[in-house]
Amino acid sequence: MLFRVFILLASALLAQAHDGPGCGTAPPSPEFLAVGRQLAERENIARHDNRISRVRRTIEVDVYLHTVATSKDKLVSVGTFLGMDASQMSVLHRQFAVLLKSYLPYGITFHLKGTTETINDKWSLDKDEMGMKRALRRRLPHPQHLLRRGPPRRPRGSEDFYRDGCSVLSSTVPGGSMADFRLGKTSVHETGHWFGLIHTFEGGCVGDNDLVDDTPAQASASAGCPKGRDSCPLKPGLDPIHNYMDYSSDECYSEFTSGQIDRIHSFWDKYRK
Ligand SMILES: [Ca+2]
Ligand SMILES: [Zn+2]
Repeated sequence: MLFRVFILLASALLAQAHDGPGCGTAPPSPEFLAVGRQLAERENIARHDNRISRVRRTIEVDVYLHTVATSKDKLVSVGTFLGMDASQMSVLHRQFAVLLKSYLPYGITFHLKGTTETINDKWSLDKDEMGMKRALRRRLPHPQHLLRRGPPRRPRGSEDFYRDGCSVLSSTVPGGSMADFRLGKTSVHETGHWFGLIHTFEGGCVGDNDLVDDTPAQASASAGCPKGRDSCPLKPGLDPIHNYMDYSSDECYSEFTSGQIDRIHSFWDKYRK
C-alpha cells in the first residue's frame, strides 16, 4: 500500500464548463508509449514462460477522496440530491464503492484513508488546478515515483507529483446529473489511466493502438452502447464497447481484459510498488 490515489469531486458547476462527457486525460506521450511497449514485451515473455500468474499479486491502494464545491449548500446538495440523510452512506462513499466493486474481481482493492470537503470557487471552476492539487495532495511517509504524461520518473514536489491522481466531475458520481454517466463509472475509467491504461480507441485501426493485445482495435470512441460495433472490420474482434477504457455509457461499462490487468500489474510493479 505504498501509493495513494486521490479523487477530486468538483462542483456540479464545473460540468457546465465542459461540452458534455469526455475524458480530460491527455493522450499518451511518446515516452509513455515507449514504456507501454516495453511492458507489453515483458508481459508477452512472461506469458510465454507461464510466469504471468506470478506477476499478478494483490494490489492495494490507499485513497483520499476530496470534494470541492463553490458553496456549502452545493456540497450538501449532492447528498440530499440522492435522498440520503447523515446516517446513510455519503456520496463520496458511494462513489468509492463503485471503484471497489469494479476492481475487486481483478484482485485490486482500495482503502479509503480519508476524505475532505473544501469550499473554493476557483478550485471548483477549475481555475487553479495546481493550487488545488498542491493543497489537497496527501503526504506519504516515504519517497515515491510516478508516471504521468511525461518521462517515467518525477520526483516529489514536481508538478507531475501533484497531478498524480484522478479528478471527476460531481455530475458523474452515482446519482449525478450527467446523462449516461451517472453511475460513477467515470472514476473507474480515470483510475484505469492512473494504473497505466490507454483508451482502447487510441491510434485507431492501425498500429499497436492501446498496446494491449486482447482489446480489439477501434477506429474511434464508442458512444452509448453500440452492440455489434465493428469499426475496424479488417482487424479481429468487435469493438470493446464494454471496456472501461472506451467512452461507452456507464451502463455499458463492465470489464477490463486479462491483458489490461496484466498491464496494470506490470505498470504497478515498475512504478508504484
Ligand atoms: Ca488493443
Ligand atoms: Zn480517458
